[in-house]
Amino acid sequence: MAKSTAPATQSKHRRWVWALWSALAGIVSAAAFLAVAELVALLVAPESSPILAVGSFVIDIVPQPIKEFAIATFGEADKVVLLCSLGLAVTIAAAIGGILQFFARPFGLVVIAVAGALSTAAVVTRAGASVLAAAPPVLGTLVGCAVLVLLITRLRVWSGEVVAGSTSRIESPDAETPAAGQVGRRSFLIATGAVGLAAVVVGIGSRMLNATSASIDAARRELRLPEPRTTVTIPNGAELDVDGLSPLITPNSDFYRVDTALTVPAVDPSTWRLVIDGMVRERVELSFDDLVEMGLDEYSITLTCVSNEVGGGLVGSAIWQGVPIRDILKMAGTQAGADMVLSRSVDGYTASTPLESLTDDGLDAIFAVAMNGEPLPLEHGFPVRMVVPGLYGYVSATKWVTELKVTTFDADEAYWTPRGYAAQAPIKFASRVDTPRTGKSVAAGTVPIAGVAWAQTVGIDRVEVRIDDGDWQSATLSNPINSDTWVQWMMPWEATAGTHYVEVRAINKNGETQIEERAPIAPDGSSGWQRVLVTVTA
Ligand SMILES: Nc1nc2c(c(=O)[nH]1)N[C@H]1C(S)=C(S)[C@@H](COP(=O)(O)O)O[C@H]1N2
Ligand SMILES: [Mo]
Repeated sequence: MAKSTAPATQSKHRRWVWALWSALAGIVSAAAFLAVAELVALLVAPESSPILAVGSFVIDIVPQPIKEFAIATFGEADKVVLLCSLGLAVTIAAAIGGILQFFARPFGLVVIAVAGALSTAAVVTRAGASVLAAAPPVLGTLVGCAVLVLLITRLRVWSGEVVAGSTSRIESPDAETPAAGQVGRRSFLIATGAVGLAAVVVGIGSRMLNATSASIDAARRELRLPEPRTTVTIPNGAELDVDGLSPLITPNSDFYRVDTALTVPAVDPSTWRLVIDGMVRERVELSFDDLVEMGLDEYSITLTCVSNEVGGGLVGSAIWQGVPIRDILKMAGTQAGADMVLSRSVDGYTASTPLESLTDDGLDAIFAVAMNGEPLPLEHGFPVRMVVPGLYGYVSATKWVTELKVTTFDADEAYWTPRGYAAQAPIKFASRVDTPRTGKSVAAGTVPIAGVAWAQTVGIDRVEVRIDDGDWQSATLSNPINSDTWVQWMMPWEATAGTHYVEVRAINKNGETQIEERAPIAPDGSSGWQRVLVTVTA
């Protein structure tokens, strides 16, 4: 900054000090912006961190000669130089924003808004960005603006107190009232310090977590699994062709996700270990390679959440690749008296599974490493999770699994047991209407009613539909893959104008009818026949 030659040294000096404080406020606001963006990125879209997106954007738009110059000059450090320059540019812009907000309100907010718009553009134009990718920079911008207003308001109060005969608009604070400014000063410094500290802690913490999950993402992309020894054959007629009907196999991107993890655990397959201990003859410890070298087989299994309401979407089918859990329990040798396996995840989550559900030769309980032809997605338990046909997920499908403790229901309790859910929870078999949907109207004529039905380990024998409390009619079923996978069903309906109830129920291969009585999800899963109100237009 140029040395002042003006006679009013005192006044220039004060202006200079306010400029420095407002620059600091601007920098703290930018830090809050980036910290919030990193935190939101961590929760919704780990690869949409604005600072990195802007960096990649700069790399993409910089002309080739400049890139070559940068590589020639800085070599391996070119990325570091880029990020440091970007950091410096952000700091300078933030300082200017703070100064503008103090001396020329609201132009500081304009600076943040422009930075927000640019980083949002950089994030959403990245290849493969989801809609959620805009959330980090947008929320960051809002918080950055709020912090700037908060801090500059306090700074104005302070400067107002300092200026003798202060007016509410402080353009050039130039004289001091003795001992004035203590209150405003305190409140400005405390707010700036607190927000600054929080931004640094949250920002660095989130960035580090983002970086690990990005590196695990890379490890997952590079992972090459051995070909499975056996594959699932999808029989002819396994999939019905009806608009609005759930696909037979749920794509990974549409698969429901339920877990207690605030951020998706990032587990490195090269350091992952599975330990089998507790009531065993011999403690067993396996690496990821040990596990997959036992040989992978394919299994088609429908997973269901205990929190699935009648007609709900917390159910999905996938083709998993994995290793039978019983084979690994055999290596450890379970002791007499054990009746439960407490599986534990890296994040501390635990599930209690009856021992016999894991050892029974007729049940395909597996450690899964792949889902629909690719390594498990991070949010579905990468690198290894459990899948047990016939049991709700919370008592069986532990993701990011690292330990099986062979024990008893008397001695141990899983995560959800003291929280109002049953220690043992076989899936209540059920059926669901996918189309037509409640509240949607359809035109009179032939309307296909269709949906899915599941009775893992037993199989669906029949699905029945009735209209307006009429007679139950049998629906057409898709050709089942196996008894662990849901089937699709459909029934053409001659719909007449008006409103109608469509109701569905399933009958399993043991001849049992789906429970009619409504039950809430706690403690061991919902029940009841789904009833859909359909409006038919003439
Ligand atoms: N580590 C861990 N595993 C978990 C859970 C969890 O909270 N933490 N939730 C379970 C529940 S309740 C269900 S329904 C299934 C859901 O698996 P998905 O998210 O792959 O669909 O995971 C199970 N495995
Ligand atoms: Mo669940």
